[in-house]
Amino acid sequence: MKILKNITVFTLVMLLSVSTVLEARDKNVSNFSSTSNYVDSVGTFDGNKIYADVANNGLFLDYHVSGDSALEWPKGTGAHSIFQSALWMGATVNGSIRTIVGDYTQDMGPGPWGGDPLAAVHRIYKVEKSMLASPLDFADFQEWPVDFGAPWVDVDGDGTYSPLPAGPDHPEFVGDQVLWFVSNDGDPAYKLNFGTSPLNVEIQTTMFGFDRPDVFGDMVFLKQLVINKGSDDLVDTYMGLWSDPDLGYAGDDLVGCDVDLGMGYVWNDGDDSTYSTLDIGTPAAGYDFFQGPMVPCEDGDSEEVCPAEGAKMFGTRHPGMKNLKMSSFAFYINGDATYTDPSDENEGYFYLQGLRKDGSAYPNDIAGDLYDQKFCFYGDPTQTHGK
Ligand SMILES: [Ca+2]
Ligand SMILES: [Ca+2]
Ligand SMILES: [Ca+2]
Repeated sequence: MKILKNITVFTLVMLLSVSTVLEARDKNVSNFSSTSNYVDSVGTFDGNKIYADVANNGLFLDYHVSGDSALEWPKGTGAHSIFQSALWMGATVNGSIRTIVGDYTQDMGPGPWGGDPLAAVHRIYKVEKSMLASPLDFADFQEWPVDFGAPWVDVDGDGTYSPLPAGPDHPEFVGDQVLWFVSNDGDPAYKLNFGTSPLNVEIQTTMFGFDRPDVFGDMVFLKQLVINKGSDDLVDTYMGLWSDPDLGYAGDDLVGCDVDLGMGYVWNDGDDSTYSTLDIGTPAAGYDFFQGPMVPCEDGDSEEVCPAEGAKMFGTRHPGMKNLKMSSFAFYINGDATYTDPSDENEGYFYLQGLRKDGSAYPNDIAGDLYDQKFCFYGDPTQTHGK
């Protein structure tokens, strides 16, 4: 039995939803009309060749902002690669399953747990290294929310944020551009998807990237701190990174995963009608876990899995702990008779475990005969699956 008592998480899953453009746009219309006021602050990551619409309720790639795909790449071309993406989380609490399912609707609200979701102080903050030249010109630099958990550098070590130029302190520039916001699922009014009781977690999100001409310029990094702010233990906790990728034209997209790399990805079945008009080579998009959730090491773990110096988490080593890699890769297709969207927390919790929504394993022709059928489409994408 796995129990989440405070900050750590246990199983990391990648889920990919494959939808068509039309189905996504149907959802677009219905979501806007029914829940148009649930996003209280939006922002944009545009610090390199990626342009991404972000919402402070935890939908870190959110189509509601523009009404179209959330992530444009390369920035300025009009070609998009990801429609929508957010964190999923599920656990058993006092014998009942509770979930946060962020897809086209969200199960979280803005701000810290117990805070005012509508307060302007809980907006999305955005800073850039270039602001160091004139820090007084930028409210987000001056008002950087260190008291809520935003990463910063306390240059004079006095525990108080005294920003430049009046003081010596500044936000921590983990990238050339850094966004920070906090969300939580403590208010039942914001659990708009499956409507389970709250897990009572707070999630602090740092989104950052590097403005470089090499491949780093094509990446956006996401760091999420999950804190159990409630009084209940979260038992058998699973976390998933859910994505609806639309790589240009959505109707020809294929997905797969690389178990060794711990990566899920999307590419096109032949030339894509959107990307083929651009001179950028063959497009693809992927999600990789560079620093997975931290869990206790187990007997029999190799040195590679559980290094002597321990897991690395937020800049600190934790001996006896390890970072998880991707532990399953599930998928579903909007509108498919068998592999379709989860309709309640039970189905969502199964997907989080790398199972089909009814709790059964994915069949061999999808998940092969390795890895307990927990990784769909792990084969070489240029060959027939599994070979
Ligand atoms: Ca899709
Ligand atoms: Ca200080
Ligand atoms: Ca495509």
